[in-house]
Amino acid sequence: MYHVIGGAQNRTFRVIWMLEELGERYERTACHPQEAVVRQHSVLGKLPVLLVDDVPLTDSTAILTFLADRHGRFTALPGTLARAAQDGITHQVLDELEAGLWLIARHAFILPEERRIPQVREVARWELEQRFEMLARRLKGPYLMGESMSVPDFIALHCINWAVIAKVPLPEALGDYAEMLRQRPGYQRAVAADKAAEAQLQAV
Ligand SMILES: N[C@@H](CCC(=O)N[C@@H](CS)C(=O)NCC(=O)O)C(=O)O
Repeated sequence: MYHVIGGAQNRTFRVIWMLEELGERYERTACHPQEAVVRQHSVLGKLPVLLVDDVPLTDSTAILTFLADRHGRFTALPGTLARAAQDGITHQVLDELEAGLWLIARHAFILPEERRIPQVREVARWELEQRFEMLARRLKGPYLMGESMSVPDFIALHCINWAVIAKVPLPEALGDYAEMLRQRPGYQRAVAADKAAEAQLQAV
């Protein structure tokens, strides 16, 4: 059984969502970044961590890729051109979208207050609007890689949801794509699991 370490409303959601889609059993330790239980397994103290036979795996994209390869779903085979194209889109989403969203978050509530620059948030929103447009143009449909859902779709929807919270305007085509993914039963189970983790953290 897998063991996920990670609280609600962060990148842990990506891992929970894939495990729900795969129908794999897992247990979860809901916690905040930098808690002792996280630092025990991750030098950086960041979430998520996945324990596989007591071996800790870090980084949500690395974990999704591992799970997809191991279970032979949501990915093209390693060493194929299709996999190289899929990895290219994954990195586009991480470099072009996640990095900008993270920048907004840093200048909204992560950096010490005196280091936050509101203009950085404005410029990042402006850049992100164009980058989301570029992703929409790359969308082959119904999924980023065409007919099959794959690793970058998990990360892209997480970034789209994040963009909604960060008030980044999104192209219409991505709205339809996101809605289609949100209808998936696996996604809805992951949302329910995230709410339960949040309630657990608030009760502590
Ligand atoms: N690239 C890493 C980033 C992990 C990360 O920054 N996680 C956030 C939560 S979403 C965190 O733990 N932040 C706390 C910190 O930076 O101290 C991943 O995808 O897992």
